[in-house]
Amino acid sequence: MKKNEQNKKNQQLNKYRVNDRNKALTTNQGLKMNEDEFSLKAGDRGPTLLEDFHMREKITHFDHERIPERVVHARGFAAHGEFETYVSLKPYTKADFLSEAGKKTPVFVRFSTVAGSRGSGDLARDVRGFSTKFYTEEGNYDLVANNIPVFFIQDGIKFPDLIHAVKPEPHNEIPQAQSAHDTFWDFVANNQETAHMIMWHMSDRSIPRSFRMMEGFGVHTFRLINEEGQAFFVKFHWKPVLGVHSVIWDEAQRINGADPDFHRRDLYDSIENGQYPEYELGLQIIKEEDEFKFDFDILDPTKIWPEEDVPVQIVGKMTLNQNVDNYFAETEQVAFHPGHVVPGIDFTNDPLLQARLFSYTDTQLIRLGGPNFHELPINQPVCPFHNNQRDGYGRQTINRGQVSYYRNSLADNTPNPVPEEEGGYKHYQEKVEGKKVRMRSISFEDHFTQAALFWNSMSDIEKQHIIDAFSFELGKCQEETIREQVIDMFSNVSHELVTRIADNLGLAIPKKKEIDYAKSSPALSQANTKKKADTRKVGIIAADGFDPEVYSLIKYLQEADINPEIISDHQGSISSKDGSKIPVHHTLKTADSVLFDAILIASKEGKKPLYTKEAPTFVKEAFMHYKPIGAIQDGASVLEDLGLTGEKGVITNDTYQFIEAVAEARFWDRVGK
Ligand code: HDE
Repeated sequence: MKKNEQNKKNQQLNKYRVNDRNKALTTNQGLKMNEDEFSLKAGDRGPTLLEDFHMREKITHFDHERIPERVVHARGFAAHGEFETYVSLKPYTKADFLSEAGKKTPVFVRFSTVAGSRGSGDLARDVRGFSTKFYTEEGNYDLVANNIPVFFIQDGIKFPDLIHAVKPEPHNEIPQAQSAHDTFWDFVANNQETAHMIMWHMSDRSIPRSFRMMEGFGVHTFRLINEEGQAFFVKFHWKPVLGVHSVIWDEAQRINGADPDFHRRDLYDSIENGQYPEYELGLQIIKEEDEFKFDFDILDPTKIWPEEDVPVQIVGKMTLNQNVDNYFAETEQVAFHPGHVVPGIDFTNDPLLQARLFSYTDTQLIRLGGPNFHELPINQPVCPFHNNQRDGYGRQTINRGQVSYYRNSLADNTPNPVPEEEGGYKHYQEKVEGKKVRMRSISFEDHFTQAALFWNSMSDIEKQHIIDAFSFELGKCQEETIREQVIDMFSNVSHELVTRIADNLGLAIPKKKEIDYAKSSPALSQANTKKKADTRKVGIIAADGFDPEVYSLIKYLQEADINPEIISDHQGSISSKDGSKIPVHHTLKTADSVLFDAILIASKEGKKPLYTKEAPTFVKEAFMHYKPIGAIQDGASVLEDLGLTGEKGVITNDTYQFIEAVAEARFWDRVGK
């Protein structure tokens, strides 16, 4: 879709988009004011007068600018886009937006971290939220997903405990946006259903390279229902077209200092550049009669359905093609809710999902200040909505007429419920029977098989990262007993894993437990993801007097959809040997090697010697982070001086090979160098 093409939601939002430029300054009552800098005083050195309605209005509004941030997922970033189906999903669901190939639906997507406050850094080791609001003709459908397919707990009643444990500790509000502290790991060790999720949380998945390079998972098992009333169990997946990629932990920590907005900037810039993020929608479907055919309970949100056993069918693509105009009005005020469904999509009895169905509306009431949040422009459906709900804070609709109740005769008994055949939502008639009990189903009791499945599926380097992450996080805990409990817990997953962590922590090696989980699932490893050079960012270090070959280099990179940026020793522009000029994006002091996917040295020296200590540091760090490094012309001698020539992923004077290296992204065989 071309930029600025107007989908239906966009047109609806246009009504609310305001440009204040070149307008007269007025009060909120529309009164033009002759002065906005000085309050009304009794004498130029006298006290301010209460009658200064302008100052009072301005300050009162300012005093009330903040709303409570989300209890979880406070730090987020969002964009508009469109979802298009590849195929008709009529055999599975009567949802209209999935009913025919080529059907387009406007969407709004908000990505987030979970633990940090609104102002925290983007690169926290954390789960990422991936919420999508589909503005369908049958009402809004929200797929409120995460980038990890399982969850920490099995029952929603434990959610406040989990979040209390991971958030900053209450006595001193430390640490911000981190799980590397005692209360989190104390919770883990004492709630062993967390085991599978913790394996993902300690893996590269929790430090993504970009929102554009992560998967999304609906986590719970939902239901699809077709026109015939036949139901299917379903899990939802988003698959990024660029593949799944991560940074490494050392980079993550450094990026948080160099650019704490790294992920939001990346999303914003890609959309502005027209490099629209794309994700394919995938469905895993299990027939109702197969509910009990698996060695786990399909209602348990700590379990995946291995893709090799239940294949993911790709059914459509989402493209994010427009940034928000106003962060607060759109990204902050958007209200997602897993209970926002359309006919053809329904719930299951997953006890985590059931609690979510309560929580999301409840949280909007406090966060958005009352029951009318559906009237905020970003939350309004694109289809008409009518009922007898009235009044409340901030009500905007002016409902006409005397009738606000059902059944009535004064308004011909309208607004009226709609029969199922005509599009009315009817809950799936699942048969339910049982005693009222507070307990966990015995089928939810195995916490370690899939944690081991995950471990078995990792490449060597991914395993090393998991060990490093455990060692870092537990190393930050103050209480040794917590470390010991965690080691004991994960000895149910892998002896190798705990032995290597215990070694790093200086703890006794735990006794080997008999573990008999040999299965692995290749789909879980990022080593098997797509590798593409597209949209990667290359920092070209160049200086005055650079060789004009840089121009053709830039052209080749751009043709490969790579984004080159010039880094030099001064701002402004630099001149080539033949006198032409090229703008500089960053200096060696304002940029940092960790902000680029690859580094290329285009010239050794300019008018001033370029190779002060920053430039070699750039190259060395890129090397230590296993990234591609290139050089052209006399830049090659810099790599030689650093002793890097001939190393894997270090490429001199070969643009084609360099582009291939950018697609490869990491050269793990440098480990230990
Ligand atoms: Fe959430 N979650 N959650 N969650 N969640 C919220 O709702 C909650 C869970 C997820 O971009 C809150 O509007 C409970 C799983 C995302 O605006 C709150 C439980 C998954 C977002 C809430 C869960 C999620 C939220 C806070 C356990 C992955 C960000 C603000 C039963 C499938 C939405 C808000 C956005 C936000 C409650 C578990 C994903 C407090 C009680 C599992 C992506 O209502």
